Amino acid sequence: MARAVELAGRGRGATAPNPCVGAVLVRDGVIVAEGWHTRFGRLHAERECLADARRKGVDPRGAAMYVTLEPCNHHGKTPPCTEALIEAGVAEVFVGTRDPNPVAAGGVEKLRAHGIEVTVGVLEQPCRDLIADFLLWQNTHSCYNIVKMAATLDGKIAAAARRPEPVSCPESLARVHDLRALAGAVIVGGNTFYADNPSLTCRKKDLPPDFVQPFGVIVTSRLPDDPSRFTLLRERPERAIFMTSKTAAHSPQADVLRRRGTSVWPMPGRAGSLVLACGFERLRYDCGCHYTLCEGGGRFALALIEQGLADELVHFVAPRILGDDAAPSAYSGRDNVPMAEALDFRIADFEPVGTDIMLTLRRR
Ligand code: AOF
Ligand code: ZN
Repeated sequence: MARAVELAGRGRGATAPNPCVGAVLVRDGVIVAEGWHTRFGRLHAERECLADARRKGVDPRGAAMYVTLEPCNHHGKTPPCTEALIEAGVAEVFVGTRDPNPVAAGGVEKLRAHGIEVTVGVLEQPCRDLIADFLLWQNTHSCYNIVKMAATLDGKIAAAARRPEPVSCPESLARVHDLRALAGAVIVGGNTFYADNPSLTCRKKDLPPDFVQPFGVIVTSRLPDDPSRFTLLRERPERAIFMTSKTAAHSPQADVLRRRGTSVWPMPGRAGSLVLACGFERLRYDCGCHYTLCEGGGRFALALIEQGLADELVHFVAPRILGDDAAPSAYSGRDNVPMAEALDFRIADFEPVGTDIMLTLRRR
């Protein structure tokens, strides 16, 4: 199942808003075929795996399939995977987690009714983590927000002088561009935008020629007086969006931005504590963003976490110490908090990347 989880991850992003799913066929304890859902609308993982078996001349009869998600039991873009497994003569199926989609669920019962032995809940937590995005899309109108952070051992994200210098190693920076390639929008708070003047583009190597750069979104109650001073607003104004206070959205600065093609969206709440949920719904429905990458800074990241909008935290730890109290911290904005009110996460994954460690965290 661990291999199926790994394979499923290859489809992440491309399968949205459907889940990424992986499957392997096992005979006598050895993996003999593999498959994963590669793209929205294409064959499901189970059928890809059976096709791989055919290509390799492997007979699936009597073999076991490990699949990260319950095989579908409905006629959607493809016929039910349950039928494919029954026809292929697979003897046993190990399922990572049940399908939360009521239209497609019921595969487990269908397979059992045909004499196939089914075990549910194998590596369930990693299999549920794989489809955390799908679970969100099934239950809300929001996009799936990945909060990215890169900090020193003492939790600092920049020097006090705030020059835009990288905290993490080049390999980690490359990972950030992988995430930007996945995201329909890259979002920063006002402090980061005004201090760093970021372009918010994906500069990954070997991007496909039809690659569309993500929207650049700035969350701030202060709109710029001179938009042409900022790279994003100068180079691709029509791909920039401000989520701002209602007052700022009706200001002369907002009119200037709109005339240049930039969107200015009013958000409920007060300056410094904008309520962002409706902004993320708009990003999904007006802009077609399934994923966003929220890149800080510390106050913006904490606001997202406190509003329940940080679906996944990707936190790079660089083995360096700044040791400067004046330097900005990875998550900031709370005062006098007792330890009992710390925001708790669980480490869903960790991986050495270059000289850093990349942590994937989810709320408990
Ligand atoms: C996938 N890939 O590998 C599996 C899925 O729209 P359809 O017809 O492709 O069906 C999508 C549903 O099928 C999806 O919501 C999920 O419930 C189920 N299983 N989907 O896209 C897969 N196994
Ligand atoms: Zn299916």
